[in-house]
Amino acid sequence: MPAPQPSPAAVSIEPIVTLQSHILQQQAVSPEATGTLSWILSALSISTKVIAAKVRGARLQDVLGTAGTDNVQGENQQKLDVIANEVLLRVLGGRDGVAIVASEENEEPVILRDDPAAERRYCVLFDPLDGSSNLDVCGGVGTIFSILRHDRRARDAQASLLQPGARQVAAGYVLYGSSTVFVLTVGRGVDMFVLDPAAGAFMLVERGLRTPTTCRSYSVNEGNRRTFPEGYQRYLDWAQEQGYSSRYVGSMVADVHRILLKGGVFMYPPTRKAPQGKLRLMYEANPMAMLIEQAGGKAIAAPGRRILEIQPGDIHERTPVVLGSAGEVDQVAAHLG
Ligand code: AHM
Ligand code: MG
Repeated sequence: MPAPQPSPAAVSIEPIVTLQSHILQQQAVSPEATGTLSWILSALSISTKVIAAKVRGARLQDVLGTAGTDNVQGENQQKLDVIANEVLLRVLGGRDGVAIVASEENEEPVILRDDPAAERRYCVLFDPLDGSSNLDVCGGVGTIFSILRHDRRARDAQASLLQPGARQVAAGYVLYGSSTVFVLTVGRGVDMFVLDPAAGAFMLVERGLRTPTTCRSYSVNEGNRRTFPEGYQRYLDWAQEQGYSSRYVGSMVADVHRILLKGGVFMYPPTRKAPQGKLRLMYEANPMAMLIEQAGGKAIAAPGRRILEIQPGDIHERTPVVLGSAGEVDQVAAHLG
């Protein structure tokens, strides 16, 4: 009788993980998950792939269009932020799990489903194309989103949406830059995916991103400096004495993405023109604050005031923003205090 052969050693293969399979894996480890959130995240993945393709063709549309605003098909040309908004509304609108959507582009929230049988539905808030003025100069732009549970006991759509950012169940952004990057948190750290245009899929490139605790760099529109509250001016004097670098794209998604990966602090302080700051709490500041905190950083509106704890009074309200590396946010807060 021949001697038994040893079984071959198991081979370890580094798997390729797409956003889709990552979402399904996350769903499988959450006992309470019903798959509804996964469907919504997959709608965001599809929408942002469509938007990425539109962004890539941005100036071509103008070149190919006839005089005026018509394109080659004789259709009226729309601004890309309007197109991005429509794509998100239409794709999310097709998902049964979405109760309400709210966008920077729409004054009022859109109620998609409100039947009493609807349980475990969600509200999705987004800025469809943040920093869109950068499109003219081929700069990075992005989509920012925030997902909240729909509160069916709320008296109306506004009331269901007006929850502090700490209640977000997921948040993220897509940066349409030199590559298209999808950064996501579902409250268990931050994961990053890059669009492989050949495969048509977002591929996982980094799991559990951590922002460095310090980095001698600040990101703010210094043109407004003279109208910042004094504390910010004191901070900037101090940072410059320390030899800090200044980096400001003027597109929040691009600036926050750099800070997530390399560290530093991003600020949009109150100014004379915008006494509450320029950025919107619910679909710009809150999702970015959740991502940054999940990556080990901090996000405040003022010393001792976490962005995620602000009780919103209006879906389009604004807030001052200071976020990034924990040590750098502490430095800003020390000068503001
Ligand atoms: P938008 O939503 O109208 O695009 O404005 C938001 C953008 C952010 O991306 C960016 O951080 C900020 O406005 C830049 O503003 P400023 O030009 O005042 O520095
Ligand atoms: Mg915006």
